[in-house]
Amino acid sequence: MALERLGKALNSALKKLARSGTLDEALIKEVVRDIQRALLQSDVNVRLVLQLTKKIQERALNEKPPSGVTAKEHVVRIVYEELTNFLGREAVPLEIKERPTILLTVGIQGSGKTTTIAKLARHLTKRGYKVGLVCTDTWRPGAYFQLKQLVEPIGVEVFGDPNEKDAVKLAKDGVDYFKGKGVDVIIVDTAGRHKDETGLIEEMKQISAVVNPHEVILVIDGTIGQQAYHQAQAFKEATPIGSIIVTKLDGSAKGGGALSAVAATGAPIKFIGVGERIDDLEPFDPKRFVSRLLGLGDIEGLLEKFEELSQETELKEEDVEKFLRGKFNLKDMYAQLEAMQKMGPLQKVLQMIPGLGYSLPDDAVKVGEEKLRRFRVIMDSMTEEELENPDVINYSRIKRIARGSGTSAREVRELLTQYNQMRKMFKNLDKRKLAKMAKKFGGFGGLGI
Ligand SMILES: Nc1nc2c(ncn2[C@@H]2O[C@H](COP(=O)(O)OP(=O)(O)OP(=O)(O)O)[C@@H](O)[C@H]2O)c(=O)[nH]1
Ligand SMILES: [Mg+2]
Repeated sequence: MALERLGKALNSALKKLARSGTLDEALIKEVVRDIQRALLQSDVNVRLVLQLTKKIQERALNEKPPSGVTAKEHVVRIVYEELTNFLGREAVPLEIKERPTILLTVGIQGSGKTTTIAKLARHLTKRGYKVGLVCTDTWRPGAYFQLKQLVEPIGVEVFGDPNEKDAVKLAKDGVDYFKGKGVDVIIVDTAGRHKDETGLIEEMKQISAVVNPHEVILVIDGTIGQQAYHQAQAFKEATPIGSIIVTKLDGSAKGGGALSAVAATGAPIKFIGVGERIDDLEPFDPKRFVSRLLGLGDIEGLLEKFEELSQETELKEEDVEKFLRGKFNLKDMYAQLEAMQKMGPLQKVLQMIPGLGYSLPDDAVKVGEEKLRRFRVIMDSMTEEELENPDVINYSRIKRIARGSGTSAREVRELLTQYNQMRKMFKNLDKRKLAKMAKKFGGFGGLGI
């Protein structure tokens, strides 16, 4: 989860609103102060924080809620809207219009370029594009092999030559090579020998001149916080075809500062990096991001993920429906757990469901891969009847299943508890209703208002 700490702080500010009896000026001011503190702790620029919170306070005190919306809901909505505007308002997706579309990535040393390129390749191949990667990093000896190793499992080809010393020549040869191969997208990785933006922009210009990119992507390390402003600003001034990816937003205390600083330059943030794995890249959509950050749930993100998954594993629409509605037996859970492992950690998936957010007890969502494997072993020792209708599993059956699977009665009961918890959690979710609600408000489930 990106900006987890900031999200928790903002969520608890809004929860204060939900818990208190009447909404008055003092309460609004207190909530605004909490929001201020949360943003400052995430290294958001002081001036930007003051501007933002002043606007929130003014609107919350002066605007009348439209009919059908409570005053509290209205304040939540204002916070949601203003934070969304703060981060750029609209999503600017990466577009692949021409074949091949050439993308050039730049960024200072260690910002996450090479990892991000592998993630981008994954993102694009999942959507049916054929991708070729060009390594022009002549600086670090291992660079070519690093990229190759990252994308080997997803079957993406890397052009490079660890013995060649001329980065510009490599860029040109690589692009020509993939043009000949008829790929849809060519992504060029560059060396990260720069520590500041001056050298970086110089190199970008040199390589741009030979590869003629459709888009230059600046990769910024999110852990540098509001300092990201200078990089983004210099980059924006240097190229009209630039977009930005902010990485390492998982676990960084300063991520909010980096994101807001980049947004303040007006340069479009297209993706964010939220982990080291190849799937840890998310298209950046301010609306969706803020609703998830506030713990309001992200039903659209979840549905999109299901959609992606169903393309990959041919998961049927009715399975997804069944899963969301909680009408599933142990056999379904078995299939869904497998599917969820492919989607990424369960925690991430569950956080996108409105109504769960942070309010869920940790141990209900933290199902490690190890545990999932054990669950499967246990299920293999169950009869068809037990898998179809887990309610028949009584004490003596538990003992038999534990014996058969080489586990303990406690572990079998743990599986059943997990099953019952999941069934209960998903039972109340009505896909259509939630999608409608999410559209209207960004989903208020997590707050209980
Ligand atoms: N936690 C986390 N780590 C990341 C993320 N993106 C990249 N990293 C890590 O950051 C480190 C540097 O990543 P690279 O992709 O090698 O960075 P680079 O910009 O290509 O580095 P140079 O080519 O040496 O300039 C690696 O350890 C990555 O695993 C992210 O989104 N989250
Ligand atoms: Mg690199």
